[in-house]
Amino acid sequence: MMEPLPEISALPFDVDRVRRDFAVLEREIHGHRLCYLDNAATSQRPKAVVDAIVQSLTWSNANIHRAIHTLGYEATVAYEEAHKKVARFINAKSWREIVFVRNATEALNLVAGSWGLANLRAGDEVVLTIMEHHSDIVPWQLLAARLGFVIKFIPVTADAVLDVDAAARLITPKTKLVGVVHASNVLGAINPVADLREMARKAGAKFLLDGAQSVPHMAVDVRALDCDFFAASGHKMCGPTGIGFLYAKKELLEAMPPFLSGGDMIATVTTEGSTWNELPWKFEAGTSAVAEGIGLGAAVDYLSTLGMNNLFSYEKELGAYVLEKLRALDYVTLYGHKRGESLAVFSFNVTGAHPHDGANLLDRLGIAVRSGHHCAQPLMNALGMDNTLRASFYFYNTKEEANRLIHALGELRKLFAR
Ligand code: C6P
Repeated sequence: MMEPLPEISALPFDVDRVRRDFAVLEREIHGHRLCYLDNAATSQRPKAVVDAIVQSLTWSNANIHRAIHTLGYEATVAYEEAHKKVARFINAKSWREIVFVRNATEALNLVAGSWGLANLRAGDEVVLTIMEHHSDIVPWQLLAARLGFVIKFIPVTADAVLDVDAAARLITPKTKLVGVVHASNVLGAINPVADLREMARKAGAKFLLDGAQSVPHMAVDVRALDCDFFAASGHKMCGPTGIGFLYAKKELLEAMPPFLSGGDMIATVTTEGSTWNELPWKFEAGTSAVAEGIGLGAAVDYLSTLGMNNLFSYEKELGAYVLEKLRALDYVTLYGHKRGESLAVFSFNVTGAHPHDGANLLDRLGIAVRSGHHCAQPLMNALGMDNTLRASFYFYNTKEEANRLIHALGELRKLFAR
């Protein structure tokens, strides 16, 4: 079974010790030590997570909820335990409020395709923010085209934070759902979710948080947040790809119709009709991503052992360091980070250099960053740009790596100023 990590959360955060859990950080890329700054796209996985997956695939591989045999029992118990770990990690009232899905995208599609389809109609309004990732826009657009409801967007202010005054005007008794990205994958901004939740509550609307970027970096308490839905991906929080979760309040999940259907999500099937399995299995149709789910459980154990508050403080200090260095470069245009709290996620452009050329040059120097629109085109349009470079830090990154990034941007500027 899974080997617990030694308890280190009581100790000061030791980045050198933590980095040893990630073998890939020793890799050389084009003759340079890897400097991985693409964590908002996907994080690296520590050895404990890889070991848990290998253990599951090697020694306890079986389908779940179907077999009486020992392997089936072990896989079932471990997979259910992973739900319990995630529930504890985000302080859900019950593990039955945790539905495992493929990723945050699927979690958001589940909310639209099940709750949205059952509850929205022409004349209703869904209010989203202009900062949403495409995965919290497109499912609502597809549904709106079928049902005829209206989607409204909360804009950003001139300094690229959510316009809370505009939100107060946009959220009305017609609003049936308010969907907010907890932390922006482009700007790093941590949004004022308590204010928006209060507006949603007053309007009688459901409140959905896209936590894909927040839950890897900060302590999340869904009961304190009092959100109705919370979506996340395992691969951004040290877990494997192919697994994510949707948290939803039990009474909502109980009332919602199934999203995907087939094996495992049913209680009974006759030629006349079917009845549904208990939560969360009602929403987990077909053979589950068992090893991936167990890997997500191991990721949550790993992060919990480090301590989310330790990790957040470390990243905050690192982020402040990076911000100061980036602001000192007059050839860098940085988006966001003007007010409010932010994650160590920085989108910027270097004068004269296309972001894709920039990302290419940085890769030659061993530095992995993302370039492009970051699947947030409405936000990019609102900020008047098409593409940016994005450096996104995680708890295993260091100030020395930040210095390498800053130096590389200087090289980039020299190359493209010619
Ligand atoms: N953002 C990025 O590079 P999936 O792809 O389903 O695991 O996650 C979707 C998603 C949803 N919400 C937010 C806020 C996100 O940042 C993401 C994924 C990655 O920014 C890939 S586009």
